[in-house]
Amino acid sequence: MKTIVGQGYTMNINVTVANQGDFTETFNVTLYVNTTAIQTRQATLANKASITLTFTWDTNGFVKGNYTIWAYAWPVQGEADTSDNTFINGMVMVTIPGDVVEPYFEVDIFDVTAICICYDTKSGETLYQADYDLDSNGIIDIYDIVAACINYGQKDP
Ligand SMILES: [Ca+2]
Ligand SMILES: [Ca+2]
Repeated sequence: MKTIVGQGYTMNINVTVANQGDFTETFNVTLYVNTTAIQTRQATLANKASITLTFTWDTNGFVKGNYTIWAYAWPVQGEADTSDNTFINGMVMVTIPGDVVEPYFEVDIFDVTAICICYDTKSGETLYQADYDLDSNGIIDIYDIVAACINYGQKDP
């Protein structure tokens, strides 16, 4: 999962849920960013099965800063143990598009260089860094570099 996302970009967040019960169940899973509910998805799972749900977070309208990404599986009727229904996915920072390395909230030569070093790498390759793939299309290409360069010199506040 990305740990940095440019403000205004969308990112995908995968959440794996399991049905630990003895019966097939249909239940809802809601993805939260801090206290904001982003999206609710429904899953139907056979007993002891698991599935990965992909949620999309559009960061438009979210101020720059750190966010806790977490998911909540709504309890099904008769569910005895709800202590594991909340999963923390991790922290994600919303910042200026192109700001991928320290110092943060600033796009400088270190950011642009970091992205350029990973130029033409694809998701799954060793050098590929999801955080440097600004538009999250699975490849670090000229569009990511251009998007970072457009914000070159920007600093917040
Ligand atoms: Ca930076
Ligand atoms: Ca890209």
